[in-house]
Amino acid sequence: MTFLIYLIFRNNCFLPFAPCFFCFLFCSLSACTNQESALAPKLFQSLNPSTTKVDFINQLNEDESFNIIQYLYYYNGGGVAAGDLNNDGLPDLYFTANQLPNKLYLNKGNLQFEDTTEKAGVAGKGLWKTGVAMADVNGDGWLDIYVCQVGDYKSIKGRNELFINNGDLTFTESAAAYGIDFQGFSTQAAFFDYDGDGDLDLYLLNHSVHASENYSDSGIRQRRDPLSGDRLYRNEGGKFTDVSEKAGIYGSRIGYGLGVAVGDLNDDGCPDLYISNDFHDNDYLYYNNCDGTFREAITASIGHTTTFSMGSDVADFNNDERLDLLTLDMKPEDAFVLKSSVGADPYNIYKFKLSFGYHYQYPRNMLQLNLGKPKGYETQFAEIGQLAGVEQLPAHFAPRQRRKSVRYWRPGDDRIGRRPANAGVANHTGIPVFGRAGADVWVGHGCGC
Ligand SMILES: [Ca+2]
Ligand SMILES: [Ca+2]
Ligand SMILES: [Ca+2]
Ligand SMILES: [Ca+2]
Repeated sequence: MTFLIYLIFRNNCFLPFAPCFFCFLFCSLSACTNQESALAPKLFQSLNPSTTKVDFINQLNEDESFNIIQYLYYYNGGGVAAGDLNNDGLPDLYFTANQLPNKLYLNKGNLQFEDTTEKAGVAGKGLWKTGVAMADVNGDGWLDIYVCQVGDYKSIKGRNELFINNGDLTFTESAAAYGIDFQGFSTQAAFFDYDGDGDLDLYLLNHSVHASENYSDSGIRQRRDPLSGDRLYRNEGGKFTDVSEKAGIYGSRIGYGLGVAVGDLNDDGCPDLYISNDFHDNDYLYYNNCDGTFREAITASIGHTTTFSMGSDVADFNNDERLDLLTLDMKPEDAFVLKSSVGADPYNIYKFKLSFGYHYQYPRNMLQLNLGKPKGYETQFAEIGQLAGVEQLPAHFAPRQRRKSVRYWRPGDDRIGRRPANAGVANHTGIPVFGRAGADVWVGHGCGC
């Protein structure tokens, strides 16, 4: 083929026919490409809900009292968690619906599921449910379910719920008994053993809503808020105690938390946290001091971050045994959408935010490559999202850098102290990670808004 093209250029008499020839060439190559893609093995096949019996829909019913104008995260979606609730080796599915009852689908094998929500008693209460996490909260070998909610905002009332697994496919709602029936703007929960005492503690990720007092210098990050602001709860013999302040966790209303990821980012054996915050406040990078406290060090470790940070994930995507970070933002691929959407701040606003103490932030996906920890410094990250070709995609919320063979956390797993214990956790924003080596990058698409 190359020789034929050479002949055309060498002999001018072929030039009049060149357009037709190139048209033919293009069509032939396109046909080849199409044939090749048609022959390529498909990795996934969409199954009909009538076959799987998984027919969950997060149906929203806007009205004048509650809608996107009243609540800016109205279209963020619900959550989904996958975990083996009856210890039969098959992962079961639990979906949260913002307004409707949640759904539990028991895995019967061969991709057949049964809706056991009513029997199990996990439909839940509350008027606006968000993320969900599965973890063995009481350490009895049976996965429990923790559902986040928005509570006490306008017409919305509700509290976070903890469904303790009775071991017979029924559950008992026990959030108040465990001290984690939080009422506020919860987004997602990450259960992990931050103090290394063998039980699971809880990082509760909360978001916020706009209010005039949110627009201020970064000093208001120090001011705690009863409804917004994240919480760290220490598990003390089955009762969870809010240790946020003592542990150095911010809890202000400028924390628009949309993603939480857990992993040992500085390789000292203690799990650290990356918190994705929407809007003007920085993302938070909490290094675990291994003494029950954390130090927030985003500016010491990372040169710039996403602005409207949504989902985040921690995994070693390049196999160098250092955990890397992926955070998502809203830069669209499509030029029309890009030019007709809200994007980067105008330069004067950008400078204004810097002068108010906020970090360098840009609205595109970011892949932070872990460069290791130089002596006397925090772990350093190099942001390579553009080089890696992952800086822009259609609308997306939750990333996962995923191992080719996923190792699910299971009850009784001895890695519980080092790894996030959420056995298959997902919501519209944050997905904690399972593996730490050899990850591929996977990005989940969101609502497309
Ligand atoms: Ca349990
Ligand atoms: Ca613990
Ligand atoms: Ca660490
Ligand atoms: Ca790495």
